[in-house]
Amino acid sequence: MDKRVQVFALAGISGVAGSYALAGYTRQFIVAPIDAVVVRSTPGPIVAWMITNVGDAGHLLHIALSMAIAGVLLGTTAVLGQFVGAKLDRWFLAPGVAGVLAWALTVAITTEPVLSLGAALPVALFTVIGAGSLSTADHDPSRRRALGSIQSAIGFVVVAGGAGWIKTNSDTETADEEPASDPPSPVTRRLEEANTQSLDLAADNVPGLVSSIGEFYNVDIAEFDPEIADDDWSMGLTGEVETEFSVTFEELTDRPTEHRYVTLRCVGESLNGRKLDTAVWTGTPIKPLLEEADPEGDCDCAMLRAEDGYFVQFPVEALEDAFLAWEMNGRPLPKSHGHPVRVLVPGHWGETNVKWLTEIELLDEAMDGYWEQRGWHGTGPVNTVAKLWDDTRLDDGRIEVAGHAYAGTRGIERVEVSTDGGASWTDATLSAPLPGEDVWRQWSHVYEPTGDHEVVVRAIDGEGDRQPRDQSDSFPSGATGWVSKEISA
Ligand SMILES: Nc1nc2c(c(=O)[nH]1)N[C@H]1C(S)=C(S)[C@@H](COP(=O)(O)O)O[C@H]1N2
Ligand SMILES: [Mo]
Repeated sequence: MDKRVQVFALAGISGVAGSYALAGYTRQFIVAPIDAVVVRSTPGPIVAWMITNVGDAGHLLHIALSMAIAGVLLGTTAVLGQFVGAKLDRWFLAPGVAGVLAWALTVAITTEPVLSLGAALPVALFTVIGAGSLSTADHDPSRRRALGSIQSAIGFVVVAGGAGWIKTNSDTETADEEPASDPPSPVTRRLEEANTQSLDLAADNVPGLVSSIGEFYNVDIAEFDPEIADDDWSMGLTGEVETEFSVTFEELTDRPTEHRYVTLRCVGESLNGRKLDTAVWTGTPIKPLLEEADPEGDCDCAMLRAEDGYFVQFPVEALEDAFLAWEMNGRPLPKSHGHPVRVLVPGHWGETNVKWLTEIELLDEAMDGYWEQRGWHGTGPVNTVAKLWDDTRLDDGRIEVAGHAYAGTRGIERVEVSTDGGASWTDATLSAPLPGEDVWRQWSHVYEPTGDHEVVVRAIDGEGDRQPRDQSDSFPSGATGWVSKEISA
């Protein structure tokens, strides 16, 4: 292999690995800011296509691309170092220049002077090792030296990968999976209530009425979650208001506190998808804060902004019943769900429920939010849906079909099931409604199968409206249609 190519490749790869070793899979990893730019600059139609066709694996694609970009940038610093070293005929200039350039580049990208050494040192090292100049034995065939450099690079990547993995997993995120140790009692009561009211299902594929923190879905524009300490957080109420002001975490959590069941559903999920979950959220209503600020804008619309660069705009009246939450199922809000404070807007699509909230700005004129700029219409009320998440054959030969149904603030009144492809319908068993204006219900139906058949399910909302039959994709306004499944005898 050409020496320059080898230096470029080995330094690039080990530089990325070294950054990961010190920073872990966080916003301080050199790939994180690059990924943010990649995601932000991907055109809306491509994003919509990826969401509807590739799904969650799409993340792997942009992460791989961002890693490649980071590797190319770091590899280039090594080649430049080597060039300077050769030009001035001073071997030590090669790793020196490469290391300094790689360090400066990484600091420019991550703003982390110390952690950037994680990228700079291996780049410097492999500028030398990659060129094979560490070996003084001139009779050593260069092929062997090349193999030696590749082996040491692989060794380095494995060790750095292990270090980064430990760093990533020793951080706060693992706390997400742990059960609430000692949640305050109103939350315990809510969790117990949800537990008792969940249907007793044979299915193990259908969550109870409250999703655990670990199973609650996640949708983020950024691959790397913001990390905000409670004490560093504050939220401003700004723009077209009589009095602008801001609240700190302490001030917010001192306000009157409620524990609400709220269900979230993402507009981008497929019809029978699983981006639909419910938790018990602890927080305080937004309305009194709004009244203190006294909105006076012309369009009666609010722009909500977040630490990760996310922003969404919708009519301020949707905030009237909205809620600022700092706990989820009795635990401090996990990083991935918006720590320390997120918004919950009853009955509206998931995208209005801003995580890592930093600002509520009242506008004079309506504007598009992040997803609306990319062609989605996801700021309004959710569509009605009944999910068919499981079919289980019982010991006695009968079949149990089950799932959840959700219609936002309209509520679910009834779920109808057909086991003959829609020719005839029966009412499913429904879990008793939980208190709250924006909560799903569980449904199930057990029947005697006769040969191959098609199960279809549809919900009727609290206003008596049946879920529309017409099928449409999630893009741009949420999937519609009835969920159905062929089941063989
Ligand atoms: N700051 C911020 N808030 C956000 C998002 C985001 O990417 N950044 N995603 C939105 C979308 S599209 C959805 S569906 C919900 C998902 O919330 P969850 O990850 O807690 O389930 O958060 C919304 N709030
Ligand atoms: Mo979403």
